[in-house]
Amino acid sequence: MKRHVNLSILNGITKDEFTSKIYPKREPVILRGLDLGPCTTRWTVPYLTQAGGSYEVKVHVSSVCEMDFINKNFLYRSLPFNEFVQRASEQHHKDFFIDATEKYYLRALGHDPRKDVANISVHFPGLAGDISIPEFFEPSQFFSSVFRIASKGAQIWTHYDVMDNLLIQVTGRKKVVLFPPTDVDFLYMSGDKSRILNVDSPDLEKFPKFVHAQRFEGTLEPGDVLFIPALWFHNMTYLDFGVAVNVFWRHMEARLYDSKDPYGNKDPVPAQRASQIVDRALKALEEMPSEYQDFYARRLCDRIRAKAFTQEDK
Ligand code: AKG
Repeated sequence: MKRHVNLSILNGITKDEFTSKIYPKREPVILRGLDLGPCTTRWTVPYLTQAGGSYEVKVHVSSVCEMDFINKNFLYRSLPFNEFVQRASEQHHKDFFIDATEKYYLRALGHDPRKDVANISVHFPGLAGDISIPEFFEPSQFFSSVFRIASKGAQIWTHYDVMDNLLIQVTGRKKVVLFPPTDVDFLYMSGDKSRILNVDSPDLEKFPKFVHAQRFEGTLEPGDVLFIPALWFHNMTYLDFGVAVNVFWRHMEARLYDSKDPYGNKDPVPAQRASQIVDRALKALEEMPSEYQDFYARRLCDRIRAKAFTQEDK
């Protein structure tokens, strides 16, 4: 098992310090003591249910804490925002879909989830004015602002996104575990999600290479902001009922991002193109007997490794 790294906690960082010292390292850090506006004191459950209104939200509902996106161990259900907040803040429910202790998770979406991007100013105008988003990137780079609200205990599957991200933890504590992009070989990926849900006690018979992954870990307190650089894997556990807003922004040229990606997690256009080329290469290799296939596949891997791996293995 590699050494665990405790995430650094940096106090009262200015925009200049973030952009010149922190951001270029492209490692996650916890930023504490930023001015986030009145949301940190105002966003109680009664206030959210009243000011957030009854905008219909689609939420994940699960009978277990560990939500599994690959095997879909949850239901999608729609609820008015105010009712969702009420239910997610309670441990026992009078009204429920599965059982009285079910867990809820909201990852806010746009009006049309296939096309529209989540934006709290558009979808939650009664709440958007309460939060000041740290101005750590240019306004033109802004992509989305996403409500993340869940029941105490909910654990969100390990995944990566393709955009840089500030996760603003407004209320409730959250355990955050991250892995660097260079550890992708140890995370047993299915698309942009890892098959390893339980990052604390994984099944090492099934996932033996996981021991080589380097874990970065921390606890977000209310008012903390976690910088999650693009491609860093993250797994979150809600230690309390929690309300967060995360902001994605584009740090590469706009043309490199998939224009039909409301979630900010579709692979960049050149990566998609490269993946299609690999599909064709694999088809071509299949035309040969297996020992030739194996030999030329290894030679291709070697070329890719020599030419395109730019990061040192840690
Ligand atoms: C993200 O900000 O990309 C997350 O996945 C956060 C998940 C959460 O905190 O609920």
